Amino acid sequence: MFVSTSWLLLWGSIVWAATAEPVTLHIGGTFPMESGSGGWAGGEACLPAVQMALEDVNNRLDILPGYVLNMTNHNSQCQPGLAMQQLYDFLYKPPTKLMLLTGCSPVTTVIAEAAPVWKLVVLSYGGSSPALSNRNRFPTLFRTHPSANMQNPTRIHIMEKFKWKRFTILMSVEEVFVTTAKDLEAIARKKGIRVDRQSFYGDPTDAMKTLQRQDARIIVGLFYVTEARKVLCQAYHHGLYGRRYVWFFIGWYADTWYYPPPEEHLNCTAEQMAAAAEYHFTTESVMLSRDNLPAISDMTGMQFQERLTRHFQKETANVGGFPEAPLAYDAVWALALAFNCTRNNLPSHIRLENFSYDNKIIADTLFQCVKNTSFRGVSGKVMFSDSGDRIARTQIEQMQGGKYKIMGYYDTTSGDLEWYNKEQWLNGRGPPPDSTVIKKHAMTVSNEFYYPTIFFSVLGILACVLIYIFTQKHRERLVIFQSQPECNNILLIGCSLCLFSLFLIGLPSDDISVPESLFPFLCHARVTILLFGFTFAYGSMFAKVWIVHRMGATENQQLASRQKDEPISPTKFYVIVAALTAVDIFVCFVWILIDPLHLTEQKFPLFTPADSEEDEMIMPVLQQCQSNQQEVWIGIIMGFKCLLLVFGTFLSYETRNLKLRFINDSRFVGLAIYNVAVMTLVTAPVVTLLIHGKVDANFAFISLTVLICTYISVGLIYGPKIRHIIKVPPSADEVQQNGNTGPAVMSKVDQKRYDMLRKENETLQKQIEEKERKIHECRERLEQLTMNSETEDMNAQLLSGSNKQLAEDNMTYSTATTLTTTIPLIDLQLNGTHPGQIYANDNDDDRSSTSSDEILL
Ligand code: ABU
Repeated sequence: MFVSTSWLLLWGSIVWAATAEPVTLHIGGTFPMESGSGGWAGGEACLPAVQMALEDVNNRLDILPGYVLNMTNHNSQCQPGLAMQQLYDFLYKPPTKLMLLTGCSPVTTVIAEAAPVWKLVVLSYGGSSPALSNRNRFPTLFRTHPSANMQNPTRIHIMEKFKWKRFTILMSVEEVFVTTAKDLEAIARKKGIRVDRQSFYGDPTDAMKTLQRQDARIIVGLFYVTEARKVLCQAYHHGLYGRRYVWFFIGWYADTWYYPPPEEHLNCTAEQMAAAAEYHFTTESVMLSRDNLPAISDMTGMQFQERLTRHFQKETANVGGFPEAPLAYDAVWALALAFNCTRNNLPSHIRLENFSYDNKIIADTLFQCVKNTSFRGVSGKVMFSDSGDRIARTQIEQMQGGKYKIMGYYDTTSGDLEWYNKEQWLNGRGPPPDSTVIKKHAMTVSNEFYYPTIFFSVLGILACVLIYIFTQKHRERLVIFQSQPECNNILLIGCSLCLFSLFLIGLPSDDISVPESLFPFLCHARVTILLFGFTFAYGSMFAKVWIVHRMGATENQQLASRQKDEPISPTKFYVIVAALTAVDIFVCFVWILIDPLHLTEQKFPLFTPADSEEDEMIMPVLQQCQSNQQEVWIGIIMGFKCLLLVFGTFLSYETRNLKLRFINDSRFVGLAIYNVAVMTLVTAPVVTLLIHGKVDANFAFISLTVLICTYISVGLIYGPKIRHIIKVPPSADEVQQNGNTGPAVMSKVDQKRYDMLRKENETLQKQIEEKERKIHECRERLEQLTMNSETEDMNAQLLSGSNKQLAEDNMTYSTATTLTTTIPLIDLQLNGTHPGQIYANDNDDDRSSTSSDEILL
């Protein structure tokens, strides 16, 4: 009984509603029908969609029974100023509007900001601006259009997918794009992606030039379609399209948006625009439900689209707002359901149709009803977040051959990217780099320099080894024995180290690269090996001249002449070399400990390789070993070495005429020191000051210096010895050893003095002979006198006279003997040779022989 009564009542009310005059509920709507001065011309498709929805709602008996919805609409042209005027029309021209529908962000912004004053709820079907999500600024705004921010995570996801670490935003100065760009930047920054931003108002030409200057490659464009065409045309003219560039545009432009309409007077043909548009990507929220389930209107998304398409005579791809039409259709359903809800929720004495612009109760009820709206629309599930936004998936498309192809979908909520791997790139290569690829080119030592140097270094080291073996084999020969072979071995080690250091100094070379992790070792190895090599080689020579000088400077002539003939302990040389090495060790140790060498890169201007098709530039990089206080350390080491070189040169000069029997090669050592000093003192400033940064020249200079110094030093020290050993048989050495002889090659001065003394010697010899003859005569006479023995007196007288003469002659003999002994000593002092060399005593054969060794030196 109760059930049948209820049915009767419901049916009765429906019949009443159908037969009674329906109450009209008025709404106001703004539609951007064309975008004369830019903006979104979405009204073209959205107005028919809204009208379709009003018709459908009005035909439904279960929604708003007894009411019809009526809309007053204006063409806002997406211009906020015009929209304000239209708002006043809505407000001040009857009938009272219950709600306002808006499209296009700038228009929605001004209307939604003002509407609360008149207690009006605004529902936007086409406002994408993220700024519209601000509840404080737009307290009564809801929208079926998703916020433009929804696409930003999608864009970033694509950037990451293609490994782009840098992109540029080019945007028109409109709030909708500025706020979108800010959000995009913030997300990118969090992901470590660098973003540059360029904005323009109206004419993008200057901004495009800046993009070109900045070498922008991945560009996200945020602007309305009119500006998009200008940008594309400029991109064509500035060459910012093609293989090296990827453009991201907004996805809600019409499919053929890039064709230039004649009224826009673009300086580009359709072909040029198409060429520039090829392979760009678009992102846009999904606005049409692909579900097969019917929406609240009993239509599926596809069915809605087909029905709407029938409204248009032309290709829907070119109809403005066609993609957003489902949003507009669902917006009407949302407001109808909200009216229905409000009607049911209002106190019985308040009717919906009695709404006035100061009726808070109806306004609040309506606001709550819209807020709680939830239904299946043709655009998908329709419900609003607290900020009044719609949540939706994003669709990514790419233009391929003038047609948009779906690349995938991105779900902002879950962060899932569904990608079909259908993307294409010009020339079939992969995604282009996000900027010019700058390839570092380490400035290495050319093979033409490195390998010849290595050849001569190896040769030198081999020579050192062979010389060592050779001298060891002939170590008994005087020429080796008396040349301080231990000291000379240190020279060989030092030279080998210096030569070996050239291997390291030339690295990295064209063929041999050095991993960056090994560079600190390489740096330290280079410095220390060359340093110790120099100290060993130069130190051993320095030790010789030092000792020769010390002995030459002894004031005690007796001691001096004895020392010159005595063997010298190798320890003396070791001590000097060890002292010099200790200084090196100390300096190196402190250097490495407190200010170690590390790899630094000096960068040189970029250049494009001539034969490269790739988008790359070369940056020459000079890899250097550097420590923070490099100059100080170099100064300390160079200063010490320079002092040593200068002092060594001075000692060599001082001792040029001094010879020790057991440093038989001091003169050649002196010459080697001159050579090393000159070469080093010339090369050091050239390398450090003049050719710094020129890898090959630097290496060539250092190598030549090291090679010349080592080859000449080894040649001077060992050349004559080897020659002597080969030419002179060991028996000649024996003679010399026994006879203790051996004049060296004398200087002219020595020769002169030698000749003078020899003459003096001869004179004295003659005098001695004369005196001996006289003594002989005296003796004979004495004997005669004795035999005669005439008188004792006479005898005594004669004897007394003879004794006097004899004493006189004895004195003369003594003087001559002393001279005979002294001359060779003087000679030794002058020539550094053994006294025996100038003995005129024919009986002493050994002493008269001249050693070949001594001739050699
Ligand atoms: N999808 C059209 C959005 C237009 C606008 O926000 O102004």
